[in-house]
Amino acid sequence: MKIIDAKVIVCSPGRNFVTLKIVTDEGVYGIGDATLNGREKSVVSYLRDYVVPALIGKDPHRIEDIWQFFYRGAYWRRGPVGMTALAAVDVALWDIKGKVAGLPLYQLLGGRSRDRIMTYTHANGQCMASTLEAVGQAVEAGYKAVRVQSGIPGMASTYGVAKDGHKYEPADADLPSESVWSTEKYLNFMPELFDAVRSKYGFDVHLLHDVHHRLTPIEAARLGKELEPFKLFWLEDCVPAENQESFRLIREHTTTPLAVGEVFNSVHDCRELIQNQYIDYIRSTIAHAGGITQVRRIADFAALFNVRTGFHGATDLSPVCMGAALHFDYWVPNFGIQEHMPHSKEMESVFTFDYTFDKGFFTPGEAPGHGVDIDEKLASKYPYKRAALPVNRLEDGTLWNW
Ligand code: CS2
Ligand code: MG
Repeated sequence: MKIIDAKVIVCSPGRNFVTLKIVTDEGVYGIGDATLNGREKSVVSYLRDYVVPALIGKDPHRIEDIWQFFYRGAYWRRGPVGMTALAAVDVALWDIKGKVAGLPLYQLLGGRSRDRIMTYTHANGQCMASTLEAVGQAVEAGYKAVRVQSGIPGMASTYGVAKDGHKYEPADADLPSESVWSTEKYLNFMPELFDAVRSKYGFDVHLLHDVHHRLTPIEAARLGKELEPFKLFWLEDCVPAENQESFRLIREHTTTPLAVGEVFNSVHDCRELIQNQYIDYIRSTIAHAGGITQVRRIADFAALFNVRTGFHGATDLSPVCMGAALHFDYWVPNFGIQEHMPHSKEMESVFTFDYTFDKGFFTPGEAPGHGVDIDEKLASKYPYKRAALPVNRLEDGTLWNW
């Protein structure tokens, strides 16, 4: 079997997505998600100009050799653009292998380790009252786990909170919009917020929160400690994670579980965090961490240190990534939880998939491969429109972490 073509499909059904479609001489094709929010065109060029020409003629069954070819062969290893491109190739090849074998992807990985896949969704509001209402709606919808993000008194806007009446979409402008952040106002408000959520909804629902890289280690230690009475499922991205050692300080001060990794693209980004057990969940997902071939290595390494998976699953990861992730979640022994921000009907019209949701849990389908496809004709009706992620400043104007 040979690869005879590879198409990079760019579309924007409500938001930008990049999809790689690898076609073989036997008519079987596979697809992978190549979306990197705010940097889509960089991945498009990386694929079209450097990867696709070298793919043509290769045997699609040699997934590992092709992975090594584009990892070691890149010379300039790692990085979000290259590893997102490699991830798309990898997932498309696993999709082909499943189709040729006539098996759903989870069977190729080793069969299912669980009956269903627990997921969490987002609840957010511009004030405490509307946030509490949003949590109630998520619980009503059957979710057993809810991520809680709220507007902060005294701040015009903050991460994770949708503009009036819109679904939350961070890439909201052609060029980066600017937001203002106050750590003090945030830290003073968080305990009050989670006390209100627990008082209203009790302790049967798992609560998660995403700090989105905005604290220093000692501030994160304070937050984790002050939230302990509310028994969070996890506190996510509490500090930027380039300095993995900084998590030791946080770990020494709090038992609130920690999750990191959605911006990682290599096992080397999280090796110290995992082997020192500084974290409890690793979030690096298939679309940005080099595909199934590398994420499987990260998950197996994490299992040695009691770290579980908690894949990133925002709307800027397409249904293709979601489909592949659910097959991985079905198999991986040290599964933790799967994020799910529902895609809009417009987005779902372009991608067909066979995974199903029922009362807070997902189940992947039984179609060979990952079970997701793209309607190229319909995708072409939604042209790309540049959309940048925001930047964030402190109240004195200092450029901070968004
Ligand atoms: C967030 C993401 O879902 C999350 O945990 O961190 O929504 C993130 O802000 C976006 O994926 C950035 O594109
Ligand atoms: Mg996050």
